[in-house]
Amino acid sequence: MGRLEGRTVDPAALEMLKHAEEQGLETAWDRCRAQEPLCGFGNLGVCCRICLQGPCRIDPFGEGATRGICGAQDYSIVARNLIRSIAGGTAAHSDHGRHVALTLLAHLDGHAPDYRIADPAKAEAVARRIGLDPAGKTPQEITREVTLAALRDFSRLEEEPCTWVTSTVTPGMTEKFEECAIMPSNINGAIAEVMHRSTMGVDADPVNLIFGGLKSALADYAGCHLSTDLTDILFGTPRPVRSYANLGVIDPEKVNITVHGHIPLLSEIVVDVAREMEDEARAAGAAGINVVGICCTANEVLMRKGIPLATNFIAQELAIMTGAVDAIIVDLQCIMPALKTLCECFHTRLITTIPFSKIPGAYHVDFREEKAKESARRIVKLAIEAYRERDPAKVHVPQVKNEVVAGFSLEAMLEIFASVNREKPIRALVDAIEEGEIRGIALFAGCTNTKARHDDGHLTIARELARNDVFIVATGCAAGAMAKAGYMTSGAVKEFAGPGLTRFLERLGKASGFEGGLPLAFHMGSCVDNSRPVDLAVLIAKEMGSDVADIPFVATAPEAMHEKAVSIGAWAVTLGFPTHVGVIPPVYGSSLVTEVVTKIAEDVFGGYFILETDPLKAAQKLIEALNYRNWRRKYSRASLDEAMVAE
Ligand code: BF8
Ligand code: SF4
Repeated sequence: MGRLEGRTVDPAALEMLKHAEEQGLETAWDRCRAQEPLCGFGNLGVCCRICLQGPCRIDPFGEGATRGICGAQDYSIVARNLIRSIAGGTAAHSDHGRHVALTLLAHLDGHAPDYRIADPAKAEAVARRIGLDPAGKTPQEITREVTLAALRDFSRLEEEPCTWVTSTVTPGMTEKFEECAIMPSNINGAIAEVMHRSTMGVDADPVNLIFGGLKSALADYAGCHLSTDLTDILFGTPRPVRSYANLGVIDPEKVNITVHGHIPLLSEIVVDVAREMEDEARAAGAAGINVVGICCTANEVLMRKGIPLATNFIAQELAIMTGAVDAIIVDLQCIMPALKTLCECFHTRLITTIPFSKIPGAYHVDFREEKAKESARRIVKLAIEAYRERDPAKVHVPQVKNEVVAGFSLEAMLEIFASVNREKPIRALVDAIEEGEIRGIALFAGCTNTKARHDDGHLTIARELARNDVFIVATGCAAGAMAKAGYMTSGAVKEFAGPGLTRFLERLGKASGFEGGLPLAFHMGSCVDNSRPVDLAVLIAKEMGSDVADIPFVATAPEAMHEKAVSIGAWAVTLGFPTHVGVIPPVYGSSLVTEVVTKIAEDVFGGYFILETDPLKAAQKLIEALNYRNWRRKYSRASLDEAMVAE
């Protein structure tokens, strides 16, 4: 395998990596080499710099220091670092959700006229779920109540549980979280508690620390879930939509605007405004305006508006290197500061939009909800201006793109399931599991990362699981990998699915009249939308009369990168999912912490981490986890039947 082939399996990315080398342009992969060898202490999690006496580091071979200056041992240091990552992820996801809530409130108060309540039915459904009575109320009143309830989950001072946890999991799971004292009462408090207990001289007990981290992880879950709910209310609950993915969606004939980041508050409006400003683009000599997405913003606008997805996280620079991106608009999270230097090599405008997320040298358009369209117009104008400066000699767009069908909110999935079981749509899936037609379900989530071959983990594991009749759902950059590779098409079912999965998908596709057939992998949205597969799992668990910890449902993040992936992984385990991570988090510096997250967690929560860097071995372990759960379920049912016969 060539050096560049070792970096990615995405043909478009590979072509651009070759182009980058020819042009002398630097990428994250080059900077990664410059970092090698990565610090061993940091990699193992045994470096502590939480007080000014340090940094202290523990010698993993036992030859040097075995304790920090204060006496902290490896397990305390590793656990503290780990839960601080969880708190970082929690802050990111939940602040995202809070931002959406505040925009909704501003709109309801008449200060954000460019928005609307796109999905009053969702507002009503969420109201009912969280115990509010929507009867006789207007959509505005219902949305206000729901939004205020969401904001209370950030700030409640009483020791009552977060509404977005208790209202979305099974009673058994709520009970477990209360019992383990990890039920958060407010999101901000859970983050503060982690930061406090992991400061110098507070909690040194690794298990206690980890439980504190899990409380923050559940707060992260609440933040993700309320974010999905409120975004659906504001912009609509996704329904199946067709589009394209990979760098070939960049159209050299048009003004190309790339939306990148996470919160769709601005990007949704940019999409609308771009449609209104087509004439201005034509006046500048372009064939029109083409909006494409990167990272989770891409997922949000793909799910709701069918906007094409250009690429996922680690390849973000490659989009700029096509020389045909006129503006890249970023909000927050997963945005490489390196974009600035790269944009300087082209005519591309890098535009930051959030007051607390700036990059030196970038344009900054202060995005305000009250003047959303105005901000969006300024941005589109900047892009059109930039287009006039584009150098055609620098344009190099790989002709690689694949069809994608996305937009599978849980609501959309249930509509499809209803075509075979109108009274209880979820039975369609449960029956297929119980009859052994499908082996179970796998959620593919998380990032791409220079430590792994780009997209390879996602695609290799997906092929293996599909061959073994596992129903696949995906979010985040995992979904991006599958979309780019053409796995979100019915053609991929023919190519990769085992006989049971093929039968299941074809039967459902036929019954629901799904145009073009159902895809191999179901795109459920951005990373905050990992709440959607959880809702699916909880629904299955309830139908099977059990908890998530008992059903054949696994999660995998083969190329995890961000702290958000750590927090999602932590709550996935807490909710009961066997959760594979393909990039080893910094826990190996403590055998105790490693043991807790990979083994002991299962005894308490049913979920546990599978740490495995080899995609094929990981696939095998995920299949074993599904097999075990199926066997256990059958075995316990058999013993129940026996007991009844004996009676
Ligand atoms: O929230 S998957 S690289 S883009 S962190 Fe970032 Fe990871 Fe992509 Fe979305 Ni999620
Ligand atoms: Fe060193 Fe302890 Fe300070 Fe950490 S808290 S830097 S281990 S003295």
